[in-house]
Amino acid sequence: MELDETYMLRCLQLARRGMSWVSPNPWVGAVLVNDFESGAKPYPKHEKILAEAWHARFGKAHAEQALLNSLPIDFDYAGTTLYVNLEPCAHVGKTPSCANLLIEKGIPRVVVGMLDPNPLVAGKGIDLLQSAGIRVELGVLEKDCMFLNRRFVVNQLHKRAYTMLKWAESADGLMDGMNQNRKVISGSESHHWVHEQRAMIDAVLVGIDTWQKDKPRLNIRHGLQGVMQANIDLPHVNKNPVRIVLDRHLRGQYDQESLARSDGNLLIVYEEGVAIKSPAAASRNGITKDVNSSLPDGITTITKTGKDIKSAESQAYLLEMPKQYSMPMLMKALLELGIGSVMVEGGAKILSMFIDAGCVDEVHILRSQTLVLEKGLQSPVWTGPLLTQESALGNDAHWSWYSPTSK
Ligand code: AOF
Ligand code: ZN
Repeated sequence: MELDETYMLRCLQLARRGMSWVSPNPWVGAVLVNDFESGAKPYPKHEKILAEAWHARFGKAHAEQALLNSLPIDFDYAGTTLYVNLEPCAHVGKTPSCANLLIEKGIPRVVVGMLDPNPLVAGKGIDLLQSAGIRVELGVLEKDCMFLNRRFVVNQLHKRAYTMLKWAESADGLMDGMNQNRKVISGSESHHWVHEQRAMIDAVLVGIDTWQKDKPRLNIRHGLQGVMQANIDLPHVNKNPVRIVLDRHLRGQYDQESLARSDGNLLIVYEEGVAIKSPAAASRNGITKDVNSSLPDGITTITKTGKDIKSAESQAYLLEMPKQYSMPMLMKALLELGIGSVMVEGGAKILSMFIDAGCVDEVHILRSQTLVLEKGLQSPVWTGPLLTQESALGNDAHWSWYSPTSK
């Protein structure tokens, strides 16, 4: 492997530490290296990497800025190369423009993994660097960089939340047995895998039948070993995803017990025209608060988008969608609420709605090799392109598909 690729791989490792904390911003890591080949500086050989950083929180320092901040103000950047998996930004947003910061510091060479699909940047960052005389290498490990930031790419290109479908099925293709008790289909390795995914995703979505029948917790409980090791310096690794329930007619039970199953915010999606009982409206910051007797106290009805509900404090929200809304419409509305990625966990009807609407960016099927249910609920029929078999998760086969935008 070439040196440039080795350092780009390191950027990708660092970038993942952003976990669900940076979404819907991208995962970005940066590494500053002493460039021996340029012969510009006699650094001791074992000090090849001079600094490392990553984008750690939405709205906070970008990776490049965090890296520059970690070095003394008078640091001499002659003979250095900066590696970053995403094109340095050209815009002044919540943070200053990274391209300009790199130019100010006099960094002679910058190696970039991929262009930033954000229309505010989209090549302008590279232009800025090159116009300032910086040597720019673009496209190192580009495929890997695109794959890592597949959610961000979909958010930027399609202006909707990234949609991942996941379900477990028995060896005979059933999702649930006939009896009323919830049957555990997949093994512990699969559970660990699912919970690691939940640590990386903004929201987990289920239909009202699953919410009522399975009483799912939809939180992160297992499998954080690997994630913790990679993110040793992140204290709050187990932020629970937002729980989304599709409840067209608002017939679900949202009592204290169900709310307390996870401390992740709850978003209940219903259709316009459904009466909300005993509303007591109070306007605050463009948000109307309604109290409904069948809903938890203090539930917030979102009448305006543009609010980041991931990091908001309130526990439960109601989102009104138009009648007969489509899944892509819902995913657009969710991105406007700051939810950049969603894992759809069931049931079969809801999963099929996403498949039928072609609103799928990634699919994972965990199929038991041993459990045969014989009678029960058929799992969804995947009508998309061929699935690929990944390494087995214990006794479960793991089949997946990623949309071409993500590959
Ligand atoms: C970089 N390095 O580490 C990140 C970048 O609202 P802001 O100011 O945080 O800007 C967000 C946009 O900046 C985001 O949509 C993407 O285009 C870029 N993110 N760029 O150079 C980083 N996180
Ligand atoms: Zn930036």
